[in-house]
Amino acid sequence: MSTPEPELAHETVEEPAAAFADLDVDAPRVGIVMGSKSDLPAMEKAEKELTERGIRCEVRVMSAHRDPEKVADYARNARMRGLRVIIAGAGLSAALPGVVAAHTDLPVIGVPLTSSTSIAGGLDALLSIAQMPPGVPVATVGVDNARNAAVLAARILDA
Ligand code: RP5
Repeated sequence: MSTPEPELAHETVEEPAAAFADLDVDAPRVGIVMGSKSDLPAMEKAEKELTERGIRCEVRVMSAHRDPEKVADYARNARMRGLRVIIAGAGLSAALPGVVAAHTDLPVIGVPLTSSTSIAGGLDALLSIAQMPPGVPVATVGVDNARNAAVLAARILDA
């Protein structure tokens, strides 16, 4: 007795254009988020680097401590919106990159930032971002080195 042929999903291959009709080709590939407006001068270096490389990105301010629901929503919807990497910068008890990583399986790059009340030159933020528990990684760049986060994002996108 012969095995029956599996049914082919004709309807999905007959009209490929329809499958891509809703795809936004101008959607940003990299999300740049930060905990405070005061982080903007440091984080704009990531935006500049990505823009110079022709990589579409978006910039958002949202605090893991002050806007936890907003951060969770952003991270949960990121992949569906077309984002492929998230760069998250924060200072002090810098929870933002880790919280983003908790709500998405996209690669998250954390940028530890100095602020007016940092201790040990940003070591507080560096440890907060790098010391993630096993299974929830945040790739961490140097203190205030948002440009490196953009270079790393570009390499991830090209991989
Ligand atoms: C963090 O606290 C922010 O990422 C910023 O680096 C630092 C200070 O924030 P502001 O007091 O300037 O809003 O949450």
